[in-house]
Amino acid sequence: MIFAARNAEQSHHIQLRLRDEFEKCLKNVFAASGSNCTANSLRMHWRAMKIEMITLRELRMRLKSPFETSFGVTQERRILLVELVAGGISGWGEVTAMENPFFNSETTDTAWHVISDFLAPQLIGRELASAVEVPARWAGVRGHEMAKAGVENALWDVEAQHRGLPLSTLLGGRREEITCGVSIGICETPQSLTRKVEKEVRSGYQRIKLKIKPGKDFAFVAEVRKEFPDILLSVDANSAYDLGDSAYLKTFDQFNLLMIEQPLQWDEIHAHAKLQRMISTAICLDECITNSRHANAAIELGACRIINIKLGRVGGHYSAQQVHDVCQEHAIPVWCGGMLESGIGRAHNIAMSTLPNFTLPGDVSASQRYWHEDIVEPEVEVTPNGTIRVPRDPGLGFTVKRAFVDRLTARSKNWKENQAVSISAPNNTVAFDR
Ligand code: OSB
Ligand code: MG
Repeated sequence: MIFAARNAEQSHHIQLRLRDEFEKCLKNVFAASGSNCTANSLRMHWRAMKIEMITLRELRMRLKSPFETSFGVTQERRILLVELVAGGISGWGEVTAMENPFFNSETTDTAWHVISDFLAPQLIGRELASAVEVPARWAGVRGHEMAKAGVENALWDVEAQHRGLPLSTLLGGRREEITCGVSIGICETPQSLTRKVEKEVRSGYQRIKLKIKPGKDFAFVAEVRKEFPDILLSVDANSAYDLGDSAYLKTFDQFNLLMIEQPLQWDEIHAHAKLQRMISTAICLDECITNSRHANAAIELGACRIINIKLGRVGGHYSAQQVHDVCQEHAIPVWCGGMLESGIGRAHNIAMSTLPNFTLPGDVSASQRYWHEDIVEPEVEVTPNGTIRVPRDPGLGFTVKRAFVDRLTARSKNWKENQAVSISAPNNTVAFDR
């Protein structure tokens, strides 16, 4: 096996993998010698994680207020959580699919189906040396990145605890705090939007992103820019325009935006390359990039100057690291996007944002912006300087409030080694938390 480190962070990761390979070799030597001390020796040296249990649950959580994007309004979230137990250690992941297939093609229900019928059965009872090995287990499953990420990321949490490391360190991150921005949903009027911007700027957020759509764009951005001439400001269209709007989109150049995020169709890299040649504002791709091959294609075509990495959209931490590395090699800065996550998704986002090429403020903001009460403690908090301190405890570094999670659970499904799947639906009524 050949490993090549492109940077210090990868070299750290490779060290961990080499240790695993060494332990595998030891295991084989013991097995071949038929030695009596095998079991004990293996317990000391062999650190594989056996996947003993997987629990999938759907939570109903109501956002404090509706969040509007060009593709629709969201208030009631149906969030899937994955708890995975390996080697007696429990880890958590969140599926970031929306309730409808309007952001990308996944939904809460497609993720439930794919995890239930394909992903969980492939993992249960298996021994893995590292979460790095998970994607290969599912090589035959096309797409469904958000479903995959929810499960894979839970194993990253387990692995970090297994090794006694904060998840950020296991991923190769070194930042002690990450910088935060906010995403502000589409508002009724430019004035009401400006008031929201003012509140977030006062809270210390380092970058403000405005959601836009045709008819709720130019005048809104103009008003905010007039009131706040110096802030880092960007816009996100969530695929609301097409190449025919190029001349119009060019008029946004006057606002000195940090970027315009995903202006064109969700799966259209080539058209973004044409648009990028026509406008001076940097294009940032979100929806278009679901793996490092897409990132590479987009960069080589000149379709963007910035990339937003979302753990769910790219299929989990392993793929996110690859996208990160491709961008870093090409000097394309990245930042961490958000999907209105609960505290578990947020905690994973914080860990990922510590990687070195996350040089722009992300959409990782305080729990309190979205939830009356989050499902982790402590809740995610933002300092007056617009930063989040990275936890130092092993794993995610946040505690899941189990009783609260149970209360929000609308249905669940459980896989145990050598046992039939068990399914439960605590009630038929849709219980939102507030
Ligand atoms: O495109 O970044 C996006 C929310 C839902 C779907 C897509 C997007 C968003 C956001 C919110 O912008 C980011 C957040 O979680 O704060
Ligand atoms: Mg976006």
